[in-house]
Amino acid sequence: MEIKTIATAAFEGQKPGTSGLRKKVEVFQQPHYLANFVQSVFDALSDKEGKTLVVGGDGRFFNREAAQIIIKMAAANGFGKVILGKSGLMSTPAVSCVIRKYNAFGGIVLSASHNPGGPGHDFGIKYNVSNGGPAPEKVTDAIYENTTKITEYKILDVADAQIDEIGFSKVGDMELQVIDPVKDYAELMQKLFDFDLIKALFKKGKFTMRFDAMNAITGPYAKYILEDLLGAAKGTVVNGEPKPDFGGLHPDPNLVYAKELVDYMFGDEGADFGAASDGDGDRNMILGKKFYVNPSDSIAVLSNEFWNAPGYNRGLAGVARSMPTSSALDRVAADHGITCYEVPTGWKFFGNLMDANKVTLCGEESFGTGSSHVREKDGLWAVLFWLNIIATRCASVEDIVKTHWNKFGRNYYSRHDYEAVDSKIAADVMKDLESKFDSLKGQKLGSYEVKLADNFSYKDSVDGSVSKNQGLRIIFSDSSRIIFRTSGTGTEGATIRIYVEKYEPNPTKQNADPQDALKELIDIAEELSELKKRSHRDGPTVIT
Ligand code: VG1
Ligand code: CO
Repeated sequence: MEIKTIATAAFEGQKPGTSGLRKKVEVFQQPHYLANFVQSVFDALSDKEGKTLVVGGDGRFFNREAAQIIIKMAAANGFGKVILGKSGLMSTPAVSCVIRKYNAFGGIVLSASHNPGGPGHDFGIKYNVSNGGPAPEKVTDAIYENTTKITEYKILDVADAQIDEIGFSKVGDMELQVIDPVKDYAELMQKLFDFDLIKALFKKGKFTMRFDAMNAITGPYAKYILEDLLGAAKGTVVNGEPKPDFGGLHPDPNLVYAKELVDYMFGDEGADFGAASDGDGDRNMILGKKFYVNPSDSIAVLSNEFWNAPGYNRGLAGVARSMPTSSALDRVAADHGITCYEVPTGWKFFGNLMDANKVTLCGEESFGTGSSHVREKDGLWAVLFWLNIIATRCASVEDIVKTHWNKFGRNYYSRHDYEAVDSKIAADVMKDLESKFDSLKGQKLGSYEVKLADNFSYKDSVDGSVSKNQGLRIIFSDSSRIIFRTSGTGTEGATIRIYVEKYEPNPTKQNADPQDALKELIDIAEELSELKKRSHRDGPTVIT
């Protein structure tokens, strides 16, 4: 069996973004493109000789081909073993779970997550380290550096490996273990939540649920856990077969892209509980009957109700949220006497805090919730947590959230996305906005007074590393906030996200439509940035 050394040249732009490298499928299909990146990853790792690498993907177009290339390159680069989800499939949280459970050296996730899949759409690749979490910036920086200098890569000259049967085989000297991608993950969930209690909830027959897997990776996980183990009615999981193009769906579980589920839940025949997940299974959207739970509220509710779940009832070490996520979580943390950490957007920033046992639960406004059970956000985990709370409290989703607002106040919250804006226009908008910051402090904008305007910078309290340019913040004296960020996951032009938040302590004023409650702040955001005007748009592409 021959190790081939293939001559190659660097490709531009192989810089990992918020969550790995994401490009159009056609870019990844170019000869050597994927191999260059994989070799750059391997070259950034020392001590990999003889170690175990976990590989899995969300089943999108090019997943199988990519898995074969990675297996052959892992064998040529000295790995001792690859653990692969059957047919190359594994959700992102399950990859994290498997890395941790089998003490693997690291893992590769093949996914562009919430981005659409299939020809003409997106593919992606991400490296996770031995704690099961996304590689920290110092590793992604080293990977990127390698991609700019690469001249050759190593690959084993063998036939494609057998990846569709569970079991062991050899690829050169390397062992390949194909595993059931669901089993280890499902076992972990059973340790964290009260399955008997949730089972009893479904058994009464009155409680109904719909889970929309959006033709992506969570289908097999949700069917096994919800329908087989917990006894939810057959058909509870819809769009449950992973398809290479997600059946044409945009697998982002929000009010716009999971419209089918939202329409169903807001209709008269809707279920008691609704949920959806994204392409790679790390995001979640939670819905009650005719009720939507904002993700920033979701993490706050889970953190307040942690005692309901067996895996968490001994208490929380602390909690954390990404900077743009609403401060509803901070209020819960203050009430419980624990610290709430604020990190930049992207799950990689939570890893150190969890490893140092400083936080147990974390959340992002972008439908991402998770805990230290793995080192990725975890869609189905959040759904099970909610089910556990509903089962213990015998209350509806709406009641649980409204009781929460009643006690803590409501943080009205919304995100406006301007997708695929011309990159130059987007960069200018951000630059011009930041240049106004010095003079903004103390200024009155409508009924709001600016307390702080800055470009968010983060210092990791564990390793001291500093991450700059993490979003433009305008914080008002009443704690309302407007935040502007450029997305690091898009593949077309630039996407600008505007996050708007306002606190309402008065229970009689907590039932407004967030777009109405936030209208003045939304207008201020446009006045300051002129984003709508300068990008020639009527409004945002997506509002959540
Ligand atoms: C987006 C979200 C961010 C999330 C990231 C990866 O990043 O805003 O909160 O961590 O996607 O999620 P950005 O840079 O586009 O705003 V996923 O589900 O794509 O792994
Ligand atoms: Co995702």
